[in-house]
Amino acid sequence: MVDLRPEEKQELESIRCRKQELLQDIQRLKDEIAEVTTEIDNLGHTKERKSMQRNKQVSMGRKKFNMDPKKGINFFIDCGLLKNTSDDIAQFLYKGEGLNKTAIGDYLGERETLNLEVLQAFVELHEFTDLNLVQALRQFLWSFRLPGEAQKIDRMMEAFAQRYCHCNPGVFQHSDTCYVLSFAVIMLNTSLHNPNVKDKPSHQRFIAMNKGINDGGDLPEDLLRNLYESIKNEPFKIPEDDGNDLTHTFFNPDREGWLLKLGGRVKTWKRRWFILTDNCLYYFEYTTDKEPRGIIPLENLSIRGVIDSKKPNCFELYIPDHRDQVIKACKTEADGRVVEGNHTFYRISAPTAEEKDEWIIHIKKAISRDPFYEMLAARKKKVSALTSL
Ligand code: 4IP
Repeated sequence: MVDLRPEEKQELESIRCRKQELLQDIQRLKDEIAEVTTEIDNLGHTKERKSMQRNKQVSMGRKKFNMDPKKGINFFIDCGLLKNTSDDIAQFLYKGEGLNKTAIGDYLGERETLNLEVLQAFVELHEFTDLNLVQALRQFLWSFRLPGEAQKIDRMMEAFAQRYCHCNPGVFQHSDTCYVLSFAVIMLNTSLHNPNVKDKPSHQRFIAMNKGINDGGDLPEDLLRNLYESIKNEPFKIPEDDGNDLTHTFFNPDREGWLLKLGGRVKTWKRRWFILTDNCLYYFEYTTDKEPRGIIPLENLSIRGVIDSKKPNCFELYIPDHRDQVIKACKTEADGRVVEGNHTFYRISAPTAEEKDEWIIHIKKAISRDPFYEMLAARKKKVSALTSL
């Protein structure tokens, strides 16, 4: 060991102290780095966790929305994923990611104040400027699925017509004209493209059918011909969320139940599940079937109770004053083909006398009320009232 002088010893001691201090500093820094690293790691995890949680909520919200639109929207709002304003909800429905278009239609058709405001905001998100009526309808009818209920359709088509007229001033004298013509176009689409409609209207007939709807005046023939050609060349694309557009129709039936039905040409009795909705009587083999075996539109039919020698509690659907005329109806053959029915009357037997009476009451109600007809008739009346002012 070297003998150090006292100053040197002091110097050495101070170096040792300094070293100790530096080592402590290094350790402190290391600890801090470790702490920050852990914090950063945790931060990453929290972010990841948060985004995972958000995705989960979004997918749960979409499911809820598709089952019950109002509950779904409330869920999104409660989770902070959506602002509770009509504009934000409308944007959300307009984007429609993962949302069932039937559910969107249901939500937009509701009569509550918020829904009405959302419908307004939703329609305003559509840009119809310089589109002809068919192009605008294509866009509009693709963004959701029209609900089956007449009042809802009325509100939505009203909003559509107003928006169309706002984007294209001068095309129609009044938004009611646009409304009536929109329906005429939708019906034309069915007539031209539904294989069950045999009598296809010509463009002359379409023009004749729409005479006087522009505040008493006629719309330009060119305009009507263009709309006709456009529909003829390309039918409307209607969103079918689950590939089964009938499911929705059968959601809220007026009445349903098991009944026995007598065959058309071959008089065999079959037990069928009947659903009365939208002015039609549908029958299925099983309650769980998605496609009906037969559809009987009730328009122009009458109903009465009858006595049958083989079955109790019978009633009959028939065409008044046309005993031998075949009723317009369709059914699915065993090989899947949809064909016209062969019945001049439908004889049906209910399990009890009470049920028979109930069916007769409900069917009578359905027959006497054609909501679509009423809705259009009211609008046409309005147009002609405006004309006579
Ligand atoms: C059938 O008898 C069934 O009764 C059919 O009912 C009926 O069709 C047929 O009428 C009838 O021939 P079979 O099964 O003994 O052959 P479902 O379709 O409910 O099974 P409808 O038109 O009543 O549905 P016709 O008109 O096809 O003969």
